[in-house]
Amino acid sequence: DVASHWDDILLLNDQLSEEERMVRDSAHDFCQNALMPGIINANRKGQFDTGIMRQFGEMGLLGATIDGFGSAGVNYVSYGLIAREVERVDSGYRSAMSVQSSLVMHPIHKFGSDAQKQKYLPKLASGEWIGCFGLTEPDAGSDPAAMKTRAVKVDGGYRLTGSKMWITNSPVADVFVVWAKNQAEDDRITGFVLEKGMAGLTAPEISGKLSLRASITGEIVMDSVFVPEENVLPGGRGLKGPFSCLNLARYGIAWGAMGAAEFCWHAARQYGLDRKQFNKPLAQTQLFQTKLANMQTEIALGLQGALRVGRLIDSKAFDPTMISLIKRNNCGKALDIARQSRDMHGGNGISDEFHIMRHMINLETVNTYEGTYDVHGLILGRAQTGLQAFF
Ligand code: TGC
Ligand code: FAD
Repeated sequence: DVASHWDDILLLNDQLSEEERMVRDSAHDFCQNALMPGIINANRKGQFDTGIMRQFGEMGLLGATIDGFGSAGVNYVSYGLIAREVERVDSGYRSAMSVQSSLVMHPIHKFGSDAQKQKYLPKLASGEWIGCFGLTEPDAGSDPAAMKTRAVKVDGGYRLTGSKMWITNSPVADVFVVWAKNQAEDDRITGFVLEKGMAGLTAPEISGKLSLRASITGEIVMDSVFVPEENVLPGGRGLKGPFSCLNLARYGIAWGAMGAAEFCWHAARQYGLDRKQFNKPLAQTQLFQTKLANMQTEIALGLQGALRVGRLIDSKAFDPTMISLIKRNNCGKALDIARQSRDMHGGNGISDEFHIMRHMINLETVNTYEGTYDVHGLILGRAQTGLQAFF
């Protein structure tokens, strides 16, 4: 009887293995018990409690797909399920988890030396150290190839000069994975691992954010920072390096955005059942039910797309264009669903006690970062026409 599984109409649950369900359920319980109670306050104050990273670490949620170095070695479907549960609470918390896992630990694991892996991965897995990923610059967002940050070869290492903008976690980061043009290699993009306290490195916080307030965002300013040779990532040259990390983070976001959307959908349904106007529940009106049906449809399809791509990643048969499709679709749809849910909550919809407007405003960022909605449209357009329309 579909009435008993209206919230999982296509039976996604049955498509998961026992282990995947266990990962999902433990992430769900942790997020609801440890993160949900504090989110209104954190969002009001615009504060990110770094203790949350240690809690993530204790739960095995950091770099979860890495096998060894203190991480659990689960598959990418499980990683997606974790992102969905974290973002059901707040996109900012999922950001912290995504950046640490896909954009800091993954490049060190994939492109790093043995010594770099030994040094950084266990402390990043436990949440003792916080990482950030610097690709975007003030004048290079959608077009990272236009970055100005330069690495100049000097005795024993490199000197980095430049600035990165809109960097999740940078003001509280211990470890900075920074991408720069490497003068010694014909300006090929190269990854460097910087550490808090290096001379000439600062990471001022960006204030005035109206979205993702429970996440901390900053700049990375590098004024001739000396980076020793042993902190250069040996692999991952060219834009392919950072993009291969972005693929995985974008994939997680496609699941995460559905978690936020599910929260907004379930809340709208419950609100419609509880609230009466004109002597009947709002949920008994045709308009309300059509909106719920649209939410159910987009979420069920969006989750199926994410699961399909997750299975393809796990079998090493994915193409990045598939990830553009689910990142773009799921973020765009989640934002629409949050806006609808806000409307269906009437005046209460603007109160943070109901959580909907926080999700809605967060999803504005989620639709923009890691490649905007339109940029992913252009990636899909290029792949089907063979014509690039970026420039
Ligand atoms: P293009 O010529 O397309 O490619 C240059 C080289 O990169 C390779 N490549 C990829 N490799 C792996 N995966 C992908 N997805 C790849 N996309 C491209 C490509 O094969 C080529 O390699 P090679 O060997 O031939 O040199 O590059 P383009 O300069 O034309 O780029 C176009 C475009 C728009 C697709 C790209 O620049 C883009 O995706 N822009 C969006 C930028 C973006 O996503 N920034 C994200 C910053 S990080 C972030 O937002 C973190 S928020 C995290 C959080 O808080 O959760
Ligand atoms: P722009 O590239 O200037 O785009 C502005 C508008 O123009 C968009 O609508 C875009 O779709 C459109 N546009 C751009 N090019 C074209 C084109 N060719 N054709 C048509 N339309 C186009 N970056 C990191 O490196 N690390 C992080 O940890 C990180 N965290 C972030 C956290 C937050 C809260 C935010 C807001 C951003 C974060 N980013 C991070 C940066 C993010 O990836 C960029 O904001 C994003 O890639 C877009 O770049 P931009 O802001 O420069 O916008």
